[in-house]
Amino acid sequence: MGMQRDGLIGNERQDDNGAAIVYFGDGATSQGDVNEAFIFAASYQSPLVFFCQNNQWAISEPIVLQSKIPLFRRASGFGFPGIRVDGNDVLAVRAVTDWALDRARRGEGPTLIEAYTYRMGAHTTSDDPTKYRSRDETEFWRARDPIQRVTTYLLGTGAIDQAWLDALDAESEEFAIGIREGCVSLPEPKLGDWFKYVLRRHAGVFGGPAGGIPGLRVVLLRRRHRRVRAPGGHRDRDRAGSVMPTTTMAKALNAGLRRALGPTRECCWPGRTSASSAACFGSPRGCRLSSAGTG
Ligand SMILES: Cc1ncc(C[n+]2csc(CCOP(=O)(O)OP(=O)(O)O)c2C)c(N)n1
Ligand SMILES: [Mg+2]
Repeated sequence: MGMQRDGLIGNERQDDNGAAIVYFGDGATSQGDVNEAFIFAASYQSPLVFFCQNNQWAISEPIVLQSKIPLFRRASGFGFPGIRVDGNDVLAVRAVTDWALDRARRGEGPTLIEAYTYRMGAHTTSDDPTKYRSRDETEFWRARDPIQRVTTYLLGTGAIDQAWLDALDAESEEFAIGIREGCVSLPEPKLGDWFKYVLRRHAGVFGGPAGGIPGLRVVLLRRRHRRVRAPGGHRDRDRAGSVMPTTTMAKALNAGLRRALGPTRECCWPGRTSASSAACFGSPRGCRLSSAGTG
């Protein structure tokens, strides 16, 4: 919208025009935010390209369950064009992206691109895709690897040769080593900063001056900044003399949620992510028990 208001679209010279592109997954299209963004962009004819990488999986949720129609067709319901492209065809993706960006720059509004592809790996390091999809399916898509396809094409046309590819591999490896070393040598963040930037200290879960759940407090340790203390075990004591064992942040959060939500009839967490078969985060046991049939 900023570009639009600054008169940076619809000018005669395309070089004077601007556009934005936003990338997201098929799982994201199931969330409210994406749908609200579609409405907003359509209402204001924003110079925007929505690029959806439909890799057919939102953690363990298959696309056939997430959408009863191909995702690109959703765009027509919002009043702008949608187009599906073979997401494993690098040149086709480039061509379609250029076309959609040019439309946006000309002031013709948003476009949804659905790049149809496949998620070869796990969603996260704690996800295990062998639990929910077949090896045959993965092998089918492995044979359609986009990098292998474009490499074969460029070798075939003589645009590149093996020596060029070897030099590129060496350069990429060096780049990756630099990134890894840079990440590993980053200073350890202070645990307290999590609360500053990500989590709000909430009396209802963590306790605190305003009250909250009696006996449940998370106390930040000064020494290692990795662990937090929660009551009910055998080790340290808090100022009032209560027992305060050491636990991990994830366990403390789950304990807090379990206490706050509990296995009550009113409490359920719909959605696969919180079901007992959750591929990623798991969920507080009490909530899982009470959400039977909703996962
Ligand atoms: C109907 C429905 N509602 C909510 C969700 C929850 N959800 C939203 S995003 C997401 C995981 C991320 O998926 P995606 O955006 O496809 O990222 P990818 O790892 O595949 O790149 C999940 C599990 C869902 N999968 N389906
Ligand atoms: Mg996905």
